[in-house]
Amino acid sequence: MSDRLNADTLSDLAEGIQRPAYDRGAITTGVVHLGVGAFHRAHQAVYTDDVLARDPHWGIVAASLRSPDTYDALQPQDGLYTLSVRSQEGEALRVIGSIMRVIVAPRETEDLLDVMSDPQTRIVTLTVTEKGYCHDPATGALNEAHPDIVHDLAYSMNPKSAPGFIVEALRRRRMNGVPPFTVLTCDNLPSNGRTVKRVLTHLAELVDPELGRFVADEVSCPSTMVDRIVPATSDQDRERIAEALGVTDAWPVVTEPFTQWVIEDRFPQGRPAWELAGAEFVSDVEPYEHMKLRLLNGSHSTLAYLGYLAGYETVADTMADEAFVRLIRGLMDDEVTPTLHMPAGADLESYKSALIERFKNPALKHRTWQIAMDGSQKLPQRLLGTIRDRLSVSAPIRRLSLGVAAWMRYVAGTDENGMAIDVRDPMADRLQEIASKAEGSAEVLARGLFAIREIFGDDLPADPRFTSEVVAHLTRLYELGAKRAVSELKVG
Ligand code: CS2
Repeated sequence: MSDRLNADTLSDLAEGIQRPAYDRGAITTGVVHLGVGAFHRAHQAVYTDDVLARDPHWGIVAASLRSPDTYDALQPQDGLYTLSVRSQEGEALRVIGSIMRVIVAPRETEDLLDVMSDPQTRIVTLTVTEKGYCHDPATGALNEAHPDIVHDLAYSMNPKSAPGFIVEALRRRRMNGVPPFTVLTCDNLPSNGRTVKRVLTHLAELVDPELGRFVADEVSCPSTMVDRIVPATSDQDRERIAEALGVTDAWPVVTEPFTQWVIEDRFPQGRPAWELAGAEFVSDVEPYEHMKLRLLNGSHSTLAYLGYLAGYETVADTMADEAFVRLIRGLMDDEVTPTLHMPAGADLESYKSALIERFKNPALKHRTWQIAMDGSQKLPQRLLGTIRDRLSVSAPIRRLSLGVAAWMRYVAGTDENGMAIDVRDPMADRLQEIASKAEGSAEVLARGLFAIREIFGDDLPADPRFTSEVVAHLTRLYELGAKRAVSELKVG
């Protein structure tokens, strides 16, 4: 099979494959997206694809902040790619056309700043993962010592980081009398709009105090809750999808049927009618965000560390073990739900039951190793905030603290068979150093890791209700292994 998916071959695709329902030639750019990973392509780009037929002004220019991989895959395809929605019932394929151009930021820095500064661009969206905000995960403040921030302060007109690009583009817009774009973060950060606003304002202040004031007063950063499980694409996915399309697609994205997007409606420069594609606009996202980060992502990270240690490759494999299902259901019902404050009408019971089914979806090969990445950036909003809320009312944290202990056991870097774990984390070196000093002692390992205040803050390490639970779990994880620690877990 040699033909490639692109504008010319679009009409040759096998029947039953949905294609863009609009004239791509008539689309203009309204959105610049930073971080063109699989998640963006299976989520925001799809909502936008749904509305372009009605309103052609919201085409996306998408930038990779680091590697040229996505550009290399999508450029020969005129930005087109396949969305595969998989469940036990089968697979639905759809070609998405909303990405008009891909830019590789490190080599086309000026081009990217040009589109971001263009008056036509009214929204800048981001999926740069937790670590892309260059902030301190425990406090949400800009990390001025972050190497990319140090770089961007020295060369602010030639930035590297997402905050650096946004601040420089806002500076240019202000200088040219162009109103600022709205900044829409789509990452799993707590109060993500407020967090990105704090980071941007601080960085802008360091560049120029007046620019700082401008960002503080004029730039809208609505918070959002985004949800769709999008595992990394595998070679089997590529082969299966090419077979079905009749042409090759170098980088399709594979996801689940479920999708959710809750957005605060604060877009001074206008926005696409994403509600027509199912997005929900609300005045306060926080309750939804807590629900999602604590129930979905908190469970996910717990499953990832324990599942990996237990020898399970994917989340679905882990959830085929009943003891893990019991753990997650108990975690959600007994320890997370009491910390949530949902608006009237929200149906948490169905949400949680759906989550269990989503985690079990055997058609998605979501590797525990993939979710285990960047734990230092994820733990605070996924588990530690919930733990703080529980401790403040003296409520048990038995399962939540097991998730934290499993993270510790995992980042120590050796699995239960003595094999090295490929720990990916911006703090990997520091974690490794702490682990090697611990020489296998659960107590010393835990104390060393608790001392990372960017993760645990000052309060948790000082609270024996937290530290003693974690140390007890960690000891059991070393003694019994993850499978038995889960199946023999005593609660209440
Ligand atoms: C996952 C998320 O990789 C991870 O850390 O927990 O990417 C998760 O799949 C999404 O947030 C689901 O919306």
